[in-house]
Amino acid sequence: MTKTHDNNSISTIYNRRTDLTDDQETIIALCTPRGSGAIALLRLSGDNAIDIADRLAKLSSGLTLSSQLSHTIHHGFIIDSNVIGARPAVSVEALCEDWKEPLGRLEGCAVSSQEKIIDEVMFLLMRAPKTFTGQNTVEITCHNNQFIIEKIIDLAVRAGARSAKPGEFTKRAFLNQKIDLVQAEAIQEVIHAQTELALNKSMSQLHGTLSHVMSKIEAELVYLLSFIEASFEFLDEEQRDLDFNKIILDRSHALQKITRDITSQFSVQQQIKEGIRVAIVGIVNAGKSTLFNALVKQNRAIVTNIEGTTRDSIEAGMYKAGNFLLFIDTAGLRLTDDIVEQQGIERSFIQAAKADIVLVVVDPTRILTDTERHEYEKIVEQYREKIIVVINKIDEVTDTAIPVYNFLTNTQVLKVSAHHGIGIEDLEKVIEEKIQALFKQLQSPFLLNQRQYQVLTEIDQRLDFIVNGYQGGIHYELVAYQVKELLEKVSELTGKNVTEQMLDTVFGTFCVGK
Ligand SMILES: Nc1nc2c(ncn2[C@@H]2O[C@H](COP(=O)(O)OP(=O)(O)OP(=O)(O)O)[C@@H](O)[C@H]2O)c(=O)[nH]1
Ligand SMILES: [Mg+2]
Repeated sequence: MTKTHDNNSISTIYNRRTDLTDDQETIIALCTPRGSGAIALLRLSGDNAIDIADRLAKLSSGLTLSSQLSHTIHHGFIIDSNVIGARPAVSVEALCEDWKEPLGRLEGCAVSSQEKIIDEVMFLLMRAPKTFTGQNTVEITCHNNQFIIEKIIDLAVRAGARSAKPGEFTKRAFLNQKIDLVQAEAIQEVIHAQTELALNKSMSQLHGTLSHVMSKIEAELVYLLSFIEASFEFLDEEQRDLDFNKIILDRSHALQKITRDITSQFSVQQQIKEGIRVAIVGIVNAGKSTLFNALVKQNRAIVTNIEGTTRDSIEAGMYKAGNFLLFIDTAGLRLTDDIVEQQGIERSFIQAAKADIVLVVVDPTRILTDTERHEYEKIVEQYREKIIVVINKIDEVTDTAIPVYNFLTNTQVLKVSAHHGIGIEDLEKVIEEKIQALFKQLQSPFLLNQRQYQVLTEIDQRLDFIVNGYQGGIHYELVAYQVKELLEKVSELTGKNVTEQMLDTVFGTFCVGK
């Protein structure tokens, strides 16, 4: 390696190789989240990732990374060999004294006066093709300091790498056929899953369950196509109509059932991905904010005896039994001329509609007006499945003094005192049961994203065309055309047949470093 003090000539020596395509160039990014934590992980991936790493690395063994075996770990330093005079270099001896380390471990690692140690790190060397991206990869574990991280990235860029774009590592894994597109997307889902169920499903997707079903659909379509095409050649018109129609219809029906099963629970699937929303609604002063605070275990919402204290929806989330629960306190329901408050009430209805579970809070210390009762009936009727009625302030009334309302029948009713913490644990249990019931509805083993849902819906529509078209006496040529189009759609889903633009859309949603 030629050394020089001149910045420009260094960049010329280590200029990025022009013979590599964009996807072969070496990229670098921080893979761990920014913020506090002891260590950070940077990943270099590309054809000459190991050579580039060698330009910043000084192994304590005194050897180079490129002379090492694949899948080995090495202790060493990140060195800036471009330090100009002014800054004195840190000697290994001085460093060892500083770190109270015996010199022996670092003996081979001589640092010249033109070099500066940036950090003590571990290098994980992995040669292609057995790596996540399928390319030569070096992972650097350094101390988690912003300046160190920036400096390492800067040095790598000066040595010929470039900063990775969002999702670029995963894109390369896809391009190098390490994973298909569905699996690439599953990585994103695994990272962002907010419930254990969502995590399990995206994990199995990552391991190829949805891809497996898609390849079965593909095989079935290929069969259908060859079947139709063979029929052109070998059979006369009459023979075809008798048996072939039925076979093609049956097979298309069966395929359609599979795609419908997969897509039918798309909206519930989205809910479990993002966590469970629990909205708290009811009249003013019923104790909604007090209940909200009791459930989220912190004094998050303001509680007063003034009606209409909460004017906007307030949210607080927590992890419980493997699920992310988002509690939403809402403005009390009442007829009001106050525009701000009216908007708040409208929002309570929107929240109830969006929620997976709605806690309808009743204040038994006062009788509901006719209008209020009507609002309660409306909500309970509309969302019966996801409602839990919570009679609050039971510390103030006896059982017999609790007003009787029609909407209390055929609904799950619990009595609590949010203020005194009575019945809260029981309520938490009932919420948990409701979540489990919600998850049970989710028979499909898959968690689709919007793109997959859209492609599967298009597949379903095309199958519909075949199934219904046949009954009206459709031409074989047209069916063959439809099946070919279907095959293309399936390839679009798994990524066998995708445009660069589609890939950009998929991977653009990833974070840098993934
Ligand atoms: N005795 C008793 N009082 C309660 C209980 N829960 C809430 N309160 C009181 O009821 C009043 C209203 O409580 P909030 O939690 O602010 O009621 P809210 O439903 O959020 O009211 P708005 O935001 O105005 O719609 C306060 O004075 C609370 O201390 C309870 O379990 N028992
Ligand atoms: Mg309130």
